[in-house]
Amino acid sequence: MKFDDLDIAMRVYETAHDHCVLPGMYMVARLDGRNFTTLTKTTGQFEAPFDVKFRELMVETTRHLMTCGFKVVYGFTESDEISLLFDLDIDLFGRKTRKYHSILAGEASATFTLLLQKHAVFDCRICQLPNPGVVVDYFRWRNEDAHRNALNAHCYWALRKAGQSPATAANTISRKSVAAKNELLFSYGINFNDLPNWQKRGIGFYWQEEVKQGFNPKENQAVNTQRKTLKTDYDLPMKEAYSDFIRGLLERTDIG
Ligand SMILES: Nc1nc2c(ncn2[C@@H]2O[C@H](COP(=O)(O)OP(=O)(O)O)[C@@H](O)[C@H]2O)c(=O)[nH]1
Ligand SMILES: [Mg+2]
Repeated sequence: MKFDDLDIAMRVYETAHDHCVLPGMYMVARLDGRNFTTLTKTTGQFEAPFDVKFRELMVETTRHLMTCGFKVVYGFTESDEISLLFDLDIDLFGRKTRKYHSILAGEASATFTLLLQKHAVFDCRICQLPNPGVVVDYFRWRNEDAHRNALNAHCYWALRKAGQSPATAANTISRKSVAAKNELLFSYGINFNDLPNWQKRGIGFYWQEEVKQGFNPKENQAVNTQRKTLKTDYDLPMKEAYSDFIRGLLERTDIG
């Protein structure tokens, strides 16, 4: 067979089931660290349940994903996961999901690995969301997941640090209501309300217009230039205020 014919014949096997996200659908990528329960334990350098060094590795990885060539309008990270909302009109790679899955997982894994200096891997999935309301619900879901995780993780580690085995600690928490978990923490001297918001709500990333003052020596006068900077927000709102915040981002036209 001639090379050109072979090329055409073989490409079919590669692309026949290519999935492209339909125009008008919002795309959100969610990346999650592979086996990070083990990774965070075996490096021996991270405090449990929350560690600022680990947080900053996730922050730097998210910032890289938002600036590596995809038009991302909002990023969010909690625990070992990252969500990225793409511009509604993104057309990169013809919206082929396999390209987003593989490149974003690769970019995240490479960045985190270089930062940690240890082998680290992320998976990636694309959620296809039909309208702004579902996008708001998606991020509200992750925001509330951060809250629930923080409560459970603080309870679990309070019990572990008090001497309970992993199985006993997990079992003790599983039967408790939210109110009982708050009381349990209180009995160990932790007021859940006073814990930092980044632990309970996750961390957000979005573009902000910044006015920079410069000087034009030719005209001998001050000039203002506008530039976009990527803000890392460690103090996100929660509940309805967070939904409003996401709605506000979606209504802006100058982002990305
Ligand atoms: N020590 C520590 N571990 C963390 C921190 N953030 C996330 N992790 C770990 O990352 C895991 C993420 O959960 P999950 O994705 O379900 O676990 P995986 O399947 O092992 O990656 C948590 O269970 C924690 O063990 C942190 O700040 N400190
Ligand atoms: Mg994980």
